[in-house]
Amino acid sequence: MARNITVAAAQMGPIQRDHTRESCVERLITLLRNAHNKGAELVVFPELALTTFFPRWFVDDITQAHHWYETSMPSKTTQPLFDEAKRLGVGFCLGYAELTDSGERFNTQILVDAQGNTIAKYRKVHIPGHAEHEPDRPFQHAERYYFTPSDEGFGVWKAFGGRIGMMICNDRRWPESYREMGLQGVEMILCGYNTPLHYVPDPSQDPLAGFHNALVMQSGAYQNGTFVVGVAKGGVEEGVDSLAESTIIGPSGEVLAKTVTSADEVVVARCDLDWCYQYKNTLFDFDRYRRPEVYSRITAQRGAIVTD
Ligand code: CDT
Repeated sequence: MARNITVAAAQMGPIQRDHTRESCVERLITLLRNAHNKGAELVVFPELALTTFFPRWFVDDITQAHHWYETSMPSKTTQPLFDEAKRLGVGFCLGYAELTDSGERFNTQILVDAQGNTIAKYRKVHIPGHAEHEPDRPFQHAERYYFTPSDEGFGVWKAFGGRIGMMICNDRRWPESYREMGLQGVEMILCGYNTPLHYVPDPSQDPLAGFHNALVMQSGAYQNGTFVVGVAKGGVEEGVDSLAESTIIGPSGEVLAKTVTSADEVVVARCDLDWCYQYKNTLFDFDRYRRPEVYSRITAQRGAIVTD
C-alpha cells in the first residue's frame, strides 16, 4: 500500500537587513497557506528563514550580532507561524540561528508536526566559509565565526508516516551526510540553503552553482533511496545574488518539482515513501552490498593522506 505524503518546498526570495522578523513570519505564513492550498502536509522553509544571511558581514564583537539569533522557539514573534500551521493541520521545517542558554551559537533547523509540536531539532554539522575577517572579499562568508559545528550528527525521526532526516545547506555537498541518514533508513531528507552565486575562493565555479546543487542532491537521493527536498533563500540579498532552484527529488534521483523564480514561491510533490524500497531493496541494498570493512578511512581520517 502506498504511503503518500505531499511535501512543499517553500522557497523565499531575499530578506534584506532592515526586514523585521515580523515581516518574515508574515511571508512564511503566506507560503504556508499557499502550500496548504496545494495539498501540502509538510512545508519546508529555507536555512536562516527569519533573517538576512548575516554571516556576510563581520563584527569584531560577536555579541553585537546576537540580535540575529533566536533564544527561544517558538517565541512571541514566531508563535503565529506555529498557530497557523496547527490551525491548518500542516507540519513544517524551519531554519534559524540559535543562541543557547549556555551561549553556544548554532545554525539550526526544526521539524514541527501538524499539531504544532517541535518533534526534532538538527544543528548544522558542516560549517563552510571562514572564521576570520577577510577584508579583501566582496562579501564575507563567516559562518565559521558565527556558528559552532554540531557534534550531534545526523538524526532520523519517525514522523509524517515515514522516516524524516534533516541537513542544512553545505551538508548537502558531503556524501557522508546522506549516508549517515541512509544507514538509519531515511525516506525523506529536508534541507534549507543559502548559496551565493559568486564563490569567492574560485569564481570559475560560479556558472556551475545550479549544476552542483542538482548534482549533489540528486546523487544523494539515488544512492540512498530517499526523497530529498532542497529549499533556497534565493535572489539578490544585500547586493549578493543567491541560487534559487529549490527542488524536490525522488529516490530514483529524478526531479519531481522545481521552482522557476528567485522569489517567494511554493512547489509541491506527492511522494510515495514506499518508492524508496525499489532502491533500498535492490541496487542499494546496503546490508547485502556495502563493504564497511574497507571503508575505515572515512571515519579514521579527515583530510587526504597522499603517499608517493
Ligand atoms: N549556507 C551555506 O552553507 N552556503 C554554502 C556556500 C558555499 S561555501 C562559502 C553552500 O555550500 O552552499
